[in-house]
Parts: sequence; C-alpha cells; structure tokens
Amino acid sequence: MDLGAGPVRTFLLVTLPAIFPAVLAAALLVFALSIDDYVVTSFVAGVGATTLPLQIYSMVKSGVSPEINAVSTMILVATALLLLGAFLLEQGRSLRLAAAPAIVGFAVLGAPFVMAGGPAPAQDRVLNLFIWSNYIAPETLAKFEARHGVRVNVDLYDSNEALLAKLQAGNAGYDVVCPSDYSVEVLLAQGLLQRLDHSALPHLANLDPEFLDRPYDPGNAHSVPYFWGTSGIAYSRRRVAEPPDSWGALWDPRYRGRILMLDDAREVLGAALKWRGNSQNSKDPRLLAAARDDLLRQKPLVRAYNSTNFEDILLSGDVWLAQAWNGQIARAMAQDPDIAYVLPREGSTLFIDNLAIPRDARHPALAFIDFALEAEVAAEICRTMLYSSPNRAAWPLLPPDVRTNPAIFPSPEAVRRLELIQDLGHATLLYDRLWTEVKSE
Ligand code: N2P
Repeated sequence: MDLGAGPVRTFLLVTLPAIFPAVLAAALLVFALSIDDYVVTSFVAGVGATTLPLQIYSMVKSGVSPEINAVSTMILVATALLLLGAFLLEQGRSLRLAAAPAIVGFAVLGAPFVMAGGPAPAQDRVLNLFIWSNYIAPETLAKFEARHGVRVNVDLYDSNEALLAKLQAGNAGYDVVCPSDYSVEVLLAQGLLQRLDHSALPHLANLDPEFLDRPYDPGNAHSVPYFWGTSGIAYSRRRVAEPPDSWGALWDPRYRGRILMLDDAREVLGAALKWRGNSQNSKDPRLLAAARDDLLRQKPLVRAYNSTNFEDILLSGDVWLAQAWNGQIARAMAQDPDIAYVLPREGSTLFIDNLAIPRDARHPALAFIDFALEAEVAAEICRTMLYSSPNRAAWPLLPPDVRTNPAIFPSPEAVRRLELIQDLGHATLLYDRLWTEVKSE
C-alpha cells in the first residue's frame, strides 16, 4: 500500500499469499470433519440436506445394501489417492505430479454426491418421514411410493429426545413423525402437532381400542398408535448362568464389562427406579438421586450405552446382558436361539409409539398414516420389524410364531406390570441433569 496499491490489490498480492497455508489447512480440516461428522449434522441438517454420513447411517439402519460397500470403496480409494498426493508433495516432487492423484481423489469423492443428486422431484411428490430406526422396512415404503407416486425421504432417530430437539428447533420439514406416548404429550403442550382429520383415516377402525384414547392424547386427536412394545432384559442363555428375572441382574459384578444399557435417560433412570420398587415417573429428588448413585455404581460394569444396534452387540457376544427394546431382540432371537428376553419382575416400560403430523408439515401425510393402518401393511410392518402391533385386523395375518412369541406379544398378566413413561414437565430437567452426571462421570 505504501507503494501505491489499492486495498484489493494488496489483499490479493500480499495478504492472501501470506495466509494461504492457513486457509488451505482450515479448508481441508473442515472437509475432513464434515465427511466424518454424524452427530452435529444430524441435529442441524434439515430435510433434503442429507450429507454422506447421514445417508450412510440410514442405509446401514435399513439393512446393509451393496451401495454402502460401493460408497465405502470409493471413499477408501479417494483417501488413498489424496495420501499419495500428499506423499509426493512431501518428497519434494513437482506440484504437477502431486496434483494429479489429488485431483482424481477429489473427483472420486465427489462422484457419489453427483450420482445421488439427480433431478429433485416436484415438491408435492415427496413425503419426509422421521421415524425410529428399525421401525419400517424399505419394501413397505416402496409399496407406498408405487401406489401414491411419491418418493419417501426417511430420516431415523433412536431417542425421543432427538426427535423433540429437532421439532422444537422449528421447521425441520418433516411430514410424519413417530413420537412415543410421553413425547406426544410434550409436543402437544407446545402446539407442535396438527389435529388429525379422522374422516381421512378409514383404517383407524383396525386398531385395538386397548391402545386408543390414552391420557397423552385423548381421543387420538393428534396421533395414532403405530407400534407398542416393552423394555426388558435380553441375554445370552449360554453365558448367563441363571435366567435373570430382576433389574438387579444388570448390577451383578460377575458380568462386569458384559452389560449394555440403553442410551436413554428415561429408560435407564427408569430401570434404576423400578429396581428399588419405585415408579419410573417419580419426581422425588431423593429417589432420583439414589437412582443416579445406583447407576454410578453400575457404570464400571457397563460395556456400552446404546439404543441403536444393541441387538447386534448382544449377537456378537461382546455383551451378555442388555437392557433392550423387545422388537430388535425378537429379531436377534430369530437369528440365534441363544438369545432370550425377559420382563423383570419389578416391572418395566410399556411404550406406545405413534404416527403424527408436525405443525409445519407441508406434504399430504394423512395418506401415509392411513396406509400404515391397513391390515396387510400393518402385518408386514410387524412381521419385518417384530415390534408389537396395535393393529387388531393385522393379527390374524401374522405368522403363528410371531403371534405367539411372548417377546413380541406378552401375556396380559405381564402387561399389567408395565408402566407408560409420562411427561414430567419441569422435573425433566432433573432427569437430564442426573443422566448427564451418570454419562460424564
Ligand atoms: C426402535 C426402538 C423402539 C422404540 N429402534 C422405543 N420407543
């Protein structure tokens, strides 16, 4: 500038070259982090902003397809090429020589995005579904897509809290969501669900009245039951000497390092409360602090907190006892007769997970909800996912081994010992705090 250059010229000729290594390093770091990051992205991304990690995650959760292998191979090849470029540069080879593999590497990395891009379908031809993982099979979605000529985008979650966080942040873009009982209550209190036009849901009559008109949504004005189920203890018969019948089994020091707990504040604190004979909806700070202390004592025995693929970890033999949701365990039992499932004698969670339409949904969602209520469709959903169906008309269509499996359809006597989780209003903060204390210790 003191030789007469203007600010732009100075920036381009002096400042930028001086800071260029830092800019480049930052760009590469950000790129590497974004390729790697799942958690932050899953919270901040809206519908349609499906990054590669999000896409891979939902592909893995809906059954490993060969596309995942192809994408993984491409990432691996691209990484190798980029490393080769870096290596050549380090060896002092010419920039041109080093750039060649790097450029090919970036091209390979970009290819899946370009291929997956394609023309975006018209806005009213899509349905954005946000649902629990392991809750619907791709075949079922394909049927709906074929019948209605829409494309269904699916995003998955593994806790009510993840769903709530997304919807509370506003305008997530989902058309159908699947909150559990107490989350329906939370969403309703915040005005985040649409009223359902029952006249557009002729198959509502298929549901067992047992699961209708519950206190979390009187008259099912805003939600319809999709699956119900239980939380219990899954275990390996071979490795666990006597069949557990109490939550206390998850505190047994003989199984140190072989115990898995769900990664879920309400479920885990709930199990500790139940073990001591209390309600899992207790708001009593003393009982809750005692539950936290029990969980801190248990922590050295716990191999993992996992709500996603706990059944796989059990099947692999890495853990022998797991707090678990029934459906995924029923699927594990079908694969390996060594796996068993019990409902602890102290009682446990009954959950009713519902389809509902968020306030700011833009695409016709009632058609999807009614589709899921059809007897054949509900039977297929139950047969493939093995969570418990509230659809009475679907029951006769289920294979007998599903219908009579007590892990999927527990006896009425067993159901009496179960309790729904309720929204606890302000006390939720206390649960969150205690759960953080357990997890971060
Ligand atoms: C599905 C887990 C069952 C939902 N992955 C529990 N509400």
